[in-house]
Amino acid sequence: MEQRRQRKEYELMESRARELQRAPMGAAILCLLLAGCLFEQVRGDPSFTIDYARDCFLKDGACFRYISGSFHYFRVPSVYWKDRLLKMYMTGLDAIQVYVPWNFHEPQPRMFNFDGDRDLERFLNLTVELGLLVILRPGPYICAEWDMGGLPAWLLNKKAIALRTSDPHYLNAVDSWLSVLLPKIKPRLYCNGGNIISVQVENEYGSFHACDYSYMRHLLNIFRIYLGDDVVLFTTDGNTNVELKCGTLQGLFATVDFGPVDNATKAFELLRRVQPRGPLVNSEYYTGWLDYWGEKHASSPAEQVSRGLQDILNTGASVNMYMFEGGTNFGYWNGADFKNIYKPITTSYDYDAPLTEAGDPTDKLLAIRSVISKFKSVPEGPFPPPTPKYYYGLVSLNKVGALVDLLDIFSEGDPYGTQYPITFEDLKQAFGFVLYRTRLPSDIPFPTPLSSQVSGVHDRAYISVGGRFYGVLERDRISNVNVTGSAGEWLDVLVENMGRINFGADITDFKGLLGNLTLGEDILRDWVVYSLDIDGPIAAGWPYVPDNHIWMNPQLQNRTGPTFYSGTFQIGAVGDTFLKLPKWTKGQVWINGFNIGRYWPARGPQITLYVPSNILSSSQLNRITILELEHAPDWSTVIFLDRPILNGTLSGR
Ligand code: 6GJ
Repeated sequence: MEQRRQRKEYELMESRARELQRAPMGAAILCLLLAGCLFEQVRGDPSFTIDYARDCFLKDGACFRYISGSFHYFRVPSVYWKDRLLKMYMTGLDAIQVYVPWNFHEPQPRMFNFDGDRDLERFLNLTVELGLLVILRPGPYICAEWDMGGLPAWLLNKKAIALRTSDPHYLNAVDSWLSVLLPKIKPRLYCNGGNIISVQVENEYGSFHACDYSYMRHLLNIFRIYLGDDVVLFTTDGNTNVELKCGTLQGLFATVDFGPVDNATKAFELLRRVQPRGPLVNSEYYTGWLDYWGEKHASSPAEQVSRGLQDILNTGASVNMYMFEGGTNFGYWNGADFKNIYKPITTSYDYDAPLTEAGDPTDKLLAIRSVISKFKSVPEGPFPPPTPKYYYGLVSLNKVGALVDLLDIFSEGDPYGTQYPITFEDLKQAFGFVLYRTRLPSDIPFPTPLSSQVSGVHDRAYISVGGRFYGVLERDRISNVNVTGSAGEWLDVLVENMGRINFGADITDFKGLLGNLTLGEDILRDWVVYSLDIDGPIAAGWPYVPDNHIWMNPQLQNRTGPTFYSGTFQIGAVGDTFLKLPKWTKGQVWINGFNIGRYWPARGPQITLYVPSNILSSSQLNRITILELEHAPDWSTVIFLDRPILNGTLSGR
């Protein structure tokens, strides 16, 4: 970095010297004075600022346009960060743009996690090592198809909280988080010798109904207090007047986002209405799009994306491609959208991006690299190859037990007794599953509807009576299931949090049974509620059963509904692979204790799950554990392929 800056300084001095040789005496004195100032400026502190007269960014005093790509460190195992960043550098990018998800780093109030795959500073160090500049987007709200747009679920412990406003309960939590995050950022700012050239405040605030300028002014003030006055602070908003009206603020440089199907000229004209001078910037040029469970896999043609990029670069604007690599929503981290109905995002965040979910270059990347090479030199040398992908073949699993028979494993202490249902947030549980249990109040000899109120289940409820599975209640889709049973039998309602809404007015997305359930005409009462920690025991090695495990109690053999399966497999060499679960329905998968995410081949379009090499072992048996929520195939086997399937057939199931 220092060498690059010195080279820059000398180049500038040489150009000044050439000017002096040509200038008459009178001007020569002026040039000498100017050169002296420039030398002083150039030799002085590094700077990244905005020149409103020349409508450009100034990097160390010279006009600079960046070509950037979005990368989410929180969706890629840290062992692969350098590999992806190197591929982005070799594509010819100057910079990467990165969000910081608040909930990823503060899972509980005042408990912070910056370790391992959450080691933000290690990630930023790699960007320095690779000579990439950074455009940081610390939110506090980030959207990003991430749970609650990056806001921690524990904010909802205050039921009436008004997220993304100047609500004191919300701002106190924001200030506390930023007091930890921003001091880590300040020394990394370009003006302080680092590589962070600009910092975004909030995210598309103009798309949010509140339009609370006090909130945005509060954020601007906080960012300035911690980061100082010498960093470019900016906003990003959609390309409409309404969005640019509520999302922009004096003191924050305005940028816009739009994709290949939008008209760049019109989008920038709209931007100019709120930002008459300064460089034009598209902060999110969409290279693909996200996938929802149950909807067709999204894709954008490489030719269309690269042509649109060229149009933008021809205007002289700076641009960030969203996404350059998407990655994976491991665990429960996916978000959701609400467009008339609740729409959870898939586990894969491949985004049809230039780098695949597994980090492999695509034709789209090559097309983009070709366009960039028309505007600047791209690094020479061989392009880093795809990482090895392995076909490990079939693996058999054994049934371990029904979830309702394993509550002693997954639920500490006594269940919570309550007359009417309570939420995940009431239990202070953010993710995963909660079991609601009550006894049938009378004999139900004939199929009788068990019903939820409208949007009363957030998000899916798996219904069993006496260990017999009867079906699913699903948010905005299925509101009743017929059951039968005898008085006193347990009615078990396992509720799955499928991801909190990350965009729009509905992001205050409580989870669990938000209202009463009725059986026939009767409201069900007197519940016991189990908060479940499934990840903890599995990360610690559960199930400890040997592979030839048989059921201890034959009566339990016939349980249906949410059930655990487990198996082991040996591999000769470790590499990336893709897990396919033929004829399984929906559930969660762990491999060697790592939660690789949700599967739902019965609904699609995602059919395989990406399994990164770093969670596998060639020296020990690997263990796969599955929680199948509905129906497993008779032969409980899965298969590891050497390629992904993200565009499978869709089914309403
Ligand atoms: C951006 O707005 C957002 O800033 N965006 C999307 N918005 C679509 C809203 C759907 C109702 S889709 C992909 C990106 C990211 O969410 C980004 O964080």
